[in-house]
Amino acid sequence: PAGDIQITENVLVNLKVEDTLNHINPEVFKDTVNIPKGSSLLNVLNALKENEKLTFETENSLWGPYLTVVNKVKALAKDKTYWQLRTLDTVLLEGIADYKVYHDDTIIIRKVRW
Ligand code: B12
Repeated sequence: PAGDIQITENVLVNLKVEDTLNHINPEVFKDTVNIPKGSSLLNVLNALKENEKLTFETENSLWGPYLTVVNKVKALAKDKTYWQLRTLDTVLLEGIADYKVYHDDTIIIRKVRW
């Protein structure tokens, strides 16, 4: 019947993963992802994983999934490193499951020392 067609609006998101502690080869991953509007950063990572473009691991905590490994690069508390979630000009105030991406967003996941 007429009126049953549903259109899902998609957004484009730029994702960069960089290891600032690796001076020889800091770029871990870079791509632009086409994803439904309202997706979280975790949805973006899962879409890339399903397309076999990227792998990642998380650990569950009371705040949700904590990102620990991207493309085999580990950022662990015992080494005083972590994957910092950022945009071009700010540090994200939420974790991967809570942050909602928007059109033309650039997300930088950067391994840093604290
Ligand atoms: Co932090 N972090 N953090 N964080 N962190 C807090 C939890 C909080 C509440 C601060 C705030 O903004 N008010 C927010 C979460 C808000 C939200 O999601 N609604 C926050 C955020 C946003 C982040 C980051 C997403 C920041 C970023 O990159 N832009 C990242 C996580 C990115 C990722 O997934 N890889 C981040 C990172 C960190 C570091 C600097 C690594 C340390 C943790 C390492 C360490 O000390 N071993 C960190 C701390 C210390 C805290 C803080 C100040 C204390 C946590 C703590 O030690 N609790 C809290 C604020 C607070 O609670 N007062 C913010 C005590 C222990 C006993 O409890 O549950 O075992 P726990 O704690 C663990 C988890 O909290 C985990 O690390 C702790 C130690 O293992 N953790 C997590 C820390 N931050 C985060 C964030 C997320 C999203 C998750 C899932 C887990």
